[in-house]
Amino acid sequence: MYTVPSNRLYPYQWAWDSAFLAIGWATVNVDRALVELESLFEGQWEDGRIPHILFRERVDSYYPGPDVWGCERSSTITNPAVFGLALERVLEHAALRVGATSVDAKVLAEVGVTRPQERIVSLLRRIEHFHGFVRRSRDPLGLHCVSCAHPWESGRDNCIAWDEALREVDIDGVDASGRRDKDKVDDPRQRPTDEAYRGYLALVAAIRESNFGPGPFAVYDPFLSTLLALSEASLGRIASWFGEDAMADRARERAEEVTSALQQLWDDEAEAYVWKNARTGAKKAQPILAAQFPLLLEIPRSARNVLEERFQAGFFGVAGDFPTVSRNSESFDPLCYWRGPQWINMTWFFRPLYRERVDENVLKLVAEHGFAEYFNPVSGAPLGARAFGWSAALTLDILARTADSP
Ligand code: 9WN
Repeated sequence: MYTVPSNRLYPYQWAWDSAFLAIGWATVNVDRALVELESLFEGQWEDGRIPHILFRERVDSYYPGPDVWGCERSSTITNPAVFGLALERVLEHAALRVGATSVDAKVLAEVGVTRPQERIVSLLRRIEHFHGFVRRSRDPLGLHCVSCAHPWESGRDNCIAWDEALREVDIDGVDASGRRDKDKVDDPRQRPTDEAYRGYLALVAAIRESNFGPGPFAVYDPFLSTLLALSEASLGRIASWFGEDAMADRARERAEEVTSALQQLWDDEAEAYVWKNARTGAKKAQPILAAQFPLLLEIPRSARNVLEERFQAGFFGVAGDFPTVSRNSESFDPLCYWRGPQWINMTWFFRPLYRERVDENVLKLVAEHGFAEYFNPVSGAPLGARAFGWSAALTLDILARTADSP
């Protein structure tokens, strides 16, 4: 059993979507939440990779499908490391439900989870295996940070941080006319350009030709690195709740390693965490919400102060409050996908820091405009798919936590 992000636009199982969807499921049925994660991990490759799409039932309404990827069962790239973090949030819902302060197999059994110890340990092993893949295959310079081998891998497809590296990809003769997405939204300007799609498809072909190695695109990403650190830390905590002490130690060490390694991406002049192209060495600060993510980790006070100020100056104060691109940037586009619009998942991540602002913002957006895929951050207008999975799932998470006020 699994959940698709959107019947119309995304009719397969997507990896990081399933992580968010599991959190939503946990507000009503913790067992079902675990099934969501288990079904995703059924698609794990031997090398530990969690493919970003699992082609479970073949449909023609999504492009690119299995033929283009060169793999029957799944896509060949991965997605952000959010699975440890998602599992921890799922388990917290079990504790909330029974009023417990910590989680163990007994608490899970009380909320109706079958074979809790065995299932959680099996998920933990799979998550650790996945983290191993990311560390081995997405760190070409050995920085202990995470790079991205395809814009889709980051989940933030046409984010401005990829523009330069994507321009280096040869798109001569690549045809994007097979696209099925543009006429499924109100206005094609809400989706990436054909030129960007030609880049995405050229990379898919290159990855296929390199026998599913990383291919010719490798950009270190502070956002992906932050999420790996968070996911390792979650893995460490859960492992110790379930008596897997050696795994807990390993995960904690790795969480610390990524967190301190992330400082290599800090640029004093730009006063920002930067995107680093592993092939050319070029580093660039980006005026985007993703650049604010290291705030979720233990970072030096000076960096924290700068990022907090940047939130006030560039991100807060628009209707949506958490646009994906700073409203002060020339690149800010309130309509186009990951180039300005607000996304519920990106906003939700900041709940530990800005709880009231996040809750108010998300609840108002969905009450007024429904569970859209993304929103115009100036007007709040819904964009992209309607009835989008993680917008609903993370709203449920916020509502359940608000009701119990943790
Ligand atoms: C490509 C499923 C996915 C999300 C991504 C989002 C979008 C796919 C697409 O939809 O990407 O993976 O076809 O546009 O950008 O974050 O996981 O919801």
